[in-house]
Amino acid sequence: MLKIIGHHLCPYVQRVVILMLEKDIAYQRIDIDLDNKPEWLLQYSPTAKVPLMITADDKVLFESQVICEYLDEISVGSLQPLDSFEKARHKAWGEFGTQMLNLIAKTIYQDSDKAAFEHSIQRLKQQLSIVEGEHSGGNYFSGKVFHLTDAIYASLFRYFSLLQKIVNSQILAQMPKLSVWQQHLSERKSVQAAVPSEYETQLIAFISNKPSYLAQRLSADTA
Ligand SMILES: N[C@@H](CCC(=O)N[C@@H](CS)C(=O)NCC(=O)O)C(=O)O
Repeated sequence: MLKIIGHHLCPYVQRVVILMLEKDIAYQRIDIDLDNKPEWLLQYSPTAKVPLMITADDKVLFESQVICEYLDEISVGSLQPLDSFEKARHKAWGEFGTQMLNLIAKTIYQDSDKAAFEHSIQRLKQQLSIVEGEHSGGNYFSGKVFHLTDAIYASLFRYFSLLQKIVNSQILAQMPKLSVWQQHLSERKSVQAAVPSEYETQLIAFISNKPSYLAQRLSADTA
């Protein structure tokens, strides 16, 4: 069976899992400890990152977007627009979402004081307001149909409930289209099933031992 090597909280793993659930692709998920990586990981992937896909006949792919596009291509139907320009436009906005994941990572791992953290949140809001201008206003990015781009943003939006507790305001305030989108994504079965039921508690535990302002705040709030 197709194997996905992952991590229980990784947003890049989530987009692959969401796609497989949406497309009914059978898979076995093996979550690893990224602080204590198995030695075989580097034999399979030059980046030693998750997700990693290993097929039944031992073919290997790394990079979440590449895995998603491959799985989308070999299975029935498509989670990408059929029109070439629309497909490319979706990929561009998906990449924009991925860059926002890098901002979230910065708050988790790097921003060591309040000012740096707040600056990252400000940049995040600015970038989200650009997406607000591009969004269709429907349930999903381009209307009624769920695409791979929606899976990318679903894994980004998942961080917001935690961040909002720290900044004490709604990340998507004054972004009505994104607020509706976030709500629809959070209700989608594939999106819910891509993470453990204890996701938020586990995310807090994961962040709490990192050297960041966010970690200090979370530790103080849960003490
Ligand atoms: N560009 C990669 C990013 C994957 C990635 O950064 N995964 C993180 C976990 S969320 C990881 O494996 N980190 C381990 C490390 O950097 O050593 C992708 O899209 O697959």
